[in-house]
Amino acid sequence: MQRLAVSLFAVCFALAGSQAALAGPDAVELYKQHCAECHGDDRLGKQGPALLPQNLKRLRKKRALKAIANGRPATQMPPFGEVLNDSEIAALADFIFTPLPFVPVWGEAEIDATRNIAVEVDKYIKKPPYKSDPLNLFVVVETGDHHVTILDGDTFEPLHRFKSRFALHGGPKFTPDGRFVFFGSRDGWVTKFDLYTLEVLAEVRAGINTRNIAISPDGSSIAVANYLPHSLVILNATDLAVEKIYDVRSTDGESSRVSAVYQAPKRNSFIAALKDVPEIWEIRLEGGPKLRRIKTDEPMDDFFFDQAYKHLLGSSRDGKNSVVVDIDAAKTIKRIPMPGLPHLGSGITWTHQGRQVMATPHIKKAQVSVIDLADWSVVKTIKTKGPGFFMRSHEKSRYAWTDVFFGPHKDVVHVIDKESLEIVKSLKPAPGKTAAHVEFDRHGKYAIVSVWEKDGAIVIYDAKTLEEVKRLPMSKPSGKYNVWNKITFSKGTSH
Ligand code: DHE
Repeated sequence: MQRLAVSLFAVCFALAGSQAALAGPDAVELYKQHCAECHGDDRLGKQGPALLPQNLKRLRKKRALKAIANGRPATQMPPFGEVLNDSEIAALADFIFTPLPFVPVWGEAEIDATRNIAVEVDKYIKKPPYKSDPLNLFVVVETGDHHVTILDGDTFEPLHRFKSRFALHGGPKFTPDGRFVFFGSRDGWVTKFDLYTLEVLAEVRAGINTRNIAISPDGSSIAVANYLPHSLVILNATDLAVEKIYDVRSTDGESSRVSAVYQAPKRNSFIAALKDVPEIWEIRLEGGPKLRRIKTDEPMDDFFFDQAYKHLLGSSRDGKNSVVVDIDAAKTIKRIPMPGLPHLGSGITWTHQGRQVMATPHIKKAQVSVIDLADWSVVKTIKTKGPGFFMRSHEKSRYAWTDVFFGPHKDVVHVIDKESLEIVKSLKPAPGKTAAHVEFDRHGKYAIVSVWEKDGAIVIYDAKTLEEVKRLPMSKPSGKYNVWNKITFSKGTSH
């Protein structure tokens, strides 16, 4: 079946080429030269999204021209304005808005044909053979050379390193006992890994161009959010067999990409953000998956949930406000002015002067917003050295850490005092190199920062003294995930 998929893609590319000839003389060559590496030869997506008219409805051609010329903030899309002239940019925009004559079908049969079980369930061993605390392991995703490192969280010695699928994205998801971890790649592969035996157990390709995965609260199923096809796939977590596929459409029948899917533990459901239609989907899991639609005023694609999972906070399309939705009442209850595109998915919470607050960096503004979760008021806006992507803390630490992913100070990580809400220290793990994504160990004793470069590193800091303890070379370590913090839904980590 894999061979069939490859040949389908080859047909698509050949046909895409013949279509492009209509769009302009240079478009195919320009696409091959500048776009194919990230968006795929066939335009079906790679680490960059699929570039097809049905996936670009929301962008529109005028904004596509701008995106090609200026790049896209908060993505890996660089600006081409200095390399390409206006007519070349226009030819490329026409090309990506030209329909492919044939887009491969990716339904149950195609998914199942890719399924590979490496180890049968009855061969699982009962205990890990190593001495490390299995609940204090770190899973480090290295996107530089597409590997994953499993790290002992007490000694910071690597236990194992293995080749992952291409371009893993989003946090890996752990079963409630912390034993199994699932990875999602941007090209649709879901991989199940055993943290006891340190081996890949099973894999399946659940989409062509995928966003992220979520695990159900009881660990029995995995949801996969896809851009291509427009589907939400539910897999059985034991053997990755397909349980259900939702063809994602609004009540009016309009098709939509799925931006992301999340687990809602206290609701026993998955909640999915739809990119193109004003609906949020809740898949209730009691007695088998059932869809509940929550209509919204506009599409929203990045969510933060309060700890009770009663409300979600989503970014509005204009990037100026955030919208609070009461999930049970299916109603928008508040709009909070939060300009500069807060990165709500990386929001964390803590208790500040007796109140529960959440904090989130902004992707387009040099600030962190701190929000009161009782009345959704803005408690403080903390000015930073630049826009940021990720934030982390731990119940046992007085500090919250945030990166400055974008701009001239991308090598800085700020340490914020959770009580005074002031930046108390700015660290530079590797001057001139991007510092990003912090994660604490299980006990809150250490904070680990990524030097987010191909010849990068992870740098381990003492979480109290803020002094460096150790550094290990890694290849663009995009994210690190501590088993305990993830399975206990630590307030200091995104979920
Ligand atoms: Fe991510 C998580 C969306 C670009 C690295 N990213 C997420 C999640 C979403 C999301 C919805 C939460 C899902 C989860 O964890 O299951 N990311 C998006 C985008 O829409 C955006 C801006 C554009 C895109 O290209 O898709 C985007 N993300 C990036 C990057 O460019 C990053 C820095 C590098 C990369 O690998 O592509 C990146 N995203 C990450 C990481 C997480 C993530 C490391 C997990 C964070 C965590 O700590 O849980």
